[in-house]
Amino acid sequence: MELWFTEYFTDHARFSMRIARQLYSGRSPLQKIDVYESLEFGRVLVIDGMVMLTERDEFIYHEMIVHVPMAVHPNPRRVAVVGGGDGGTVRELVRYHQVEEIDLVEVDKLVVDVCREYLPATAGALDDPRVTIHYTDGVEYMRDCRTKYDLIIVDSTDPVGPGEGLFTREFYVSCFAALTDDGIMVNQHEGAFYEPDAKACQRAHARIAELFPISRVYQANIPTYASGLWLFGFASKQYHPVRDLRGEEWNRLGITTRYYTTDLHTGAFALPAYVEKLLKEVE
Ligand code: AG3
Repeated sequence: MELWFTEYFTDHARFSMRIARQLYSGRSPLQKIDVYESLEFGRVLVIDGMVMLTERDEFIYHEMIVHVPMAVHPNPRRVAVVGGGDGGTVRELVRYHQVEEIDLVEVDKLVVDVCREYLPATAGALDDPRVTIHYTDGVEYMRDCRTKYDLIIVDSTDPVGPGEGLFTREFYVSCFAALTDDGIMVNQHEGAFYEPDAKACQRAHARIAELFPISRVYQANIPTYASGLWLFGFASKQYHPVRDLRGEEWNRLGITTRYYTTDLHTGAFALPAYVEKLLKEVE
């Protein structure tokens, strides 16, 4: 018998991958978590029926959500990651020696526990001594936050269920306040092709662009996410994501990557016309 996992992108479009076996299935008070062994993409983490990562293409997402802001900020020492319980974002961050403290704010401890067991290639980095895990809601954490961060990375699920709060104006206001005077916030920004994603993307962009002096969107090609074209938001108090890119300095760090390059960095901010139009409509 053939087993297939299917994610519905809309009611009329879906994406399937062939599964060798299911490794885990469980439910926390917040969401349903599944891990599959797939034939094409390696292990797959699924939350509430949506692909969070696959072993095969997670490097693209995690390199792009981390190295883009890290190649712009001149001295990022304190970083908060909101969501990201799989550890992939933290794995890329711990490669920087200048990062002194990483606060990972994950609402669902079960995500971390399951990833530690089944996805060690991402979750292994959570044991780095610079990492503190806070099992609490990101909206509340940022509202009560006394620390000032150089960089906040919002590595959320989609804006349905527990991830919803991480797309609200209230949350972005708290992040703005929790950033230093030259801080940067980067968030996973949904896609722009299918209507539900495009609506979420527009809503997030409208709220962020209203608050931050600099708010730009960049893209990456992530094969297992809806349409393959996925977006990230770069919101900043001072630094421009392209004009302030410290390309030579970043290359001197000698960090090896499989997707990110400093040339691609600049190109990633050039968006297809339909995406630009969608964003301009709400600016
Ligand atoms: N965060 C989820 C991105 C959104 C994916 N959406 C979807 N497949 N419908 C990724 C977590 C990786 N750290």
